[in-house]
Amino acid sequence: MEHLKKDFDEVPVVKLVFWGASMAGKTMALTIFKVLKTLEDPDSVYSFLTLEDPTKRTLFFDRGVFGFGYNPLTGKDRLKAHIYTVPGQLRHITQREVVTSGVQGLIIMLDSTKAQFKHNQTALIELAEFIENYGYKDVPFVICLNKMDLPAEERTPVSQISALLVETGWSERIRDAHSRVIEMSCMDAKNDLVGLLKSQNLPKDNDGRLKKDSRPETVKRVIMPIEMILREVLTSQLAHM
Ligand SMILES: Nc1nc2c(ncn2[C@@H]2O[C@H](COP(=O)(O)OP(=O)(O)OP(=O)(O)O)[C@@H](O)[C@H]2O)c(=O)[nH]1
Ligand SMILES: [Mg+2]
Repeated sequence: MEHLKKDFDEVPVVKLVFWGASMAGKTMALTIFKVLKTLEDPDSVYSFLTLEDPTKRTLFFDRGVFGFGYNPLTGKDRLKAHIYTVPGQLRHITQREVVTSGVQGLIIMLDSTKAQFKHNQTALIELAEFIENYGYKDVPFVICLNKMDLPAEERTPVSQISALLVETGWSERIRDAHSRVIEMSCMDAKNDLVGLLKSQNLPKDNDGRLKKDSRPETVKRVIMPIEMILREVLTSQLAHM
């Protein structure tokens, strides 16, 4: 993996991309992360942009820029993450290509809705082709299965998702791919976050920031892939130093 680029403040920057079919929940997951960061540490959210069409589907990309490990001695973060989502609709393939350029960590968002099975398949195949064509073979990835709040009869069984990962080459590429599937529900996370905000005794520290230990389990689940992939990118950087 190439060395991390630095921004104008000389802070190392990591580029992460949420990949997946339209409606899988990429914009929602990134928005939940942004809301949580804003509540816990507003200074760590540098920018957040979503570009949607009138049907609320991403048009070009979403992008959030977040700081991690602020050091008061230097007045700088130790790291910044630029986190993008691709537009999942089939017709936006060129935008996906542009947005994915230079990616250093991938969060693959699968939709457990039965009717979306084919779209998950298409998204996995297209990403495998991108990786092949653009030399992203060493880019670490995590796989998420969203919308686990839906009733079981409306969802594709996880075993079938695992089979799809094998069929599309994702579990061959990295042996443990399907054991890495993170099941989640952005909807539950959003509802729990809204519930938390409405509660009378919002657990805040002296600076009025939401305490990290009050993160609802559902929210932890949605942000886990971002934390995992950042850790992986940094570990692989250290290994190459
Ligand atoms: N039931 C349920 N619905 C969800 C969940 N996550 C997202 N949705 C819904 O799915 C729809 C699409 O979510 P988005 O986050 O906009 O999807 P996207 O992957 O960004 O889609 P594109 O921008 O078109 O690529 C929205 O109506 C969400 O409310 C979930 O966990 N459960
Ligand atoms: Mg979107």
